[in-house]
Amino acid sequence: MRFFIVYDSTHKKFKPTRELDGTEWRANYDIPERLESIKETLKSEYSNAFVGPMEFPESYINMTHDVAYVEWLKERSENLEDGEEYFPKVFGWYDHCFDNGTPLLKNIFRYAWNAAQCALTGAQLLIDGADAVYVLTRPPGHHASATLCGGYCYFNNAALATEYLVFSDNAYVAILDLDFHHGNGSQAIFYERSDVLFLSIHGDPRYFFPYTGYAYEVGFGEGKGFNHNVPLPSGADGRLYLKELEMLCNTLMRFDPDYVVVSLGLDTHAEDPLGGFELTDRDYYGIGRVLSGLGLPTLIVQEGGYNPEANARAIKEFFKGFLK
Ligand code: OKP
Ligand code: ZN
Repeated sequence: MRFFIVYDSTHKKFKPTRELDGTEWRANYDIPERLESIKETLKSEYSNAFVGPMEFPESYINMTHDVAYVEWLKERSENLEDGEEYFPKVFGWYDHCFDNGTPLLKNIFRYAWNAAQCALTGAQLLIDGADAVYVLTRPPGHHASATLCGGYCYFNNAALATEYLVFSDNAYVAILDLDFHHGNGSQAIFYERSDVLFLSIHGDPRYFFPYTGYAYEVGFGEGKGFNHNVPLPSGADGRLYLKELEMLCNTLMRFDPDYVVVSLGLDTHAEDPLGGFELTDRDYYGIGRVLSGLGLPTLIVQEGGYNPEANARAIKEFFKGFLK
């Protein structure tokens, strides 16, 4: 098994402190520790697999994101003071953001682009013949659409990697989004496309952020039938989750993709402060087994997961299963 882990320590300098939840301030959960704990665990078992990111032309961002959005993010990024947190205004189109929980900090453009380059590196490694690549990066990406940031996401890392595979390798790609939260950005980006299949299991949109991901969102036009949402109730456990995952994987195999891109959130863990599912460490072993059973070149992109200790245990089990 040719397996790589793409990691870069730049993310440690990105330290958002708070977010606005309605009218209440609370701690921002996208902290460096949530990734560092994963890195420490994997370093002890797979230190030879670690590689740094390659460099790509900045224009590649536009495979997925609108020029005006990128320019806006860059302008804000350059003009903020050190330590200042700017909360985009979500009324109308004044700013390019869909929630109050996604602060802009000085150099946010650099941090978001660094994460995206890690994902593009993973895609390149797959094209070069790797069997699997794990992109251990933050900020996450799956809530970001062509024109909007939101939900801690600025550039859609998984979508950029997907576009890169499609363009560079003429590939058909299945995106399997296993974060607790619906990948509304990824869904929006590929909603009218039939060359990219989007599949997602997530918390019930009636109660959980980002309040999308209903089963009736099935794609449009060319893309009709190429979008599958599986919302699960609060308290969903590993048994239910794995059953639904296996069914979704049958749909995936019928699509017959060249590559699988997994948006892996560990916020489905019972001990996660944001997610509402009840998965245990051992369930991630099962998820790893199911994904390796697909037998396809796989890019695993880190998304959410906000309990550093639970993240470390979950990822260890995941790779025990996946690399078995
Ligand atoms: C990102 B990922 C709303 C604040 C909501 C949502 C958390 C985003 C999770 N004002 N914050 O999918 O793990
Ligand atoms: Zn999440």
